[in-house]
Amino acid sequence: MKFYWQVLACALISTLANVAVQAATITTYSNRTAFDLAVGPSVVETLNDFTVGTSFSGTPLDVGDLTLLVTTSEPAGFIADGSGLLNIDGTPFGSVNTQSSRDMVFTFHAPTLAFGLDVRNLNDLGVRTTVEADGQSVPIGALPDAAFFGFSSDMEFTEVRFVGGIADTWGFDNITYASVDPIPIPAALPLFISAIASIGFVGWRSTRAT
Ligand SMILES: [Ca+2]
Ligand SMILES: [Ca+2]
Repeated sequence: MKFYWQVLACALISTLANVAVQAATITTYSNRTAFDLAVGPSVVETLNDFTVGTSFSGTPLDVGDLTLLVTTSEPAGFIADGSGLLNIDGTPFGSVNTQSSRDMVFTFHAPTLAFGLDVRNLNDLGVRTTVEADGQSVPIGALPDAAFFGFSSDMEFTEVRFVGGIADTWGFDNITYASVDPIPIPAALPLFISAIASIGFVGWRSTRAT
């Protein structure tokens, strides 16, 4: 039995290593309708149930299936009421200021394949903030004052990071994400098949030996 686990562990490790070196194919969307159509069933976090004024600077704020975090202890991220220049639709939203060495990070408790949100004044007046999904660059350009920004990937990810550059104050709301049924990763499949085959062979051998 011990050997079974060793074989399985080896297969898992090589699968993970294999996944790590692959680049995901990412598709971006600037329109919520197109995003919804491409992504299918999704969940929307409106932030409306969270107390206005709650900070997510330096300490992650859990909002259900994900956490919000601005990577600084300075007051640069909080739940704002539905007023002011950055508000999206008149309801509570996330207000942030990103800049060099100060990122806005969305971390999911379970992997997802798509992420989108309504933003206000993000990358207005040119690109100031860039985006990464699990460390891989996601294309983003200058945006209109009120915009939707979303993307889907062919590889699951758990972290979406808005990497601060030139100081940028912006609002976000209606965080949308998809948790799709686990899809076998094509490149990893042969490894799993060979692992299963090995286990079957070992099982066959030990059955014969006893
Ligand atoms: Ca809201
Ligand atoms: Ca801005």
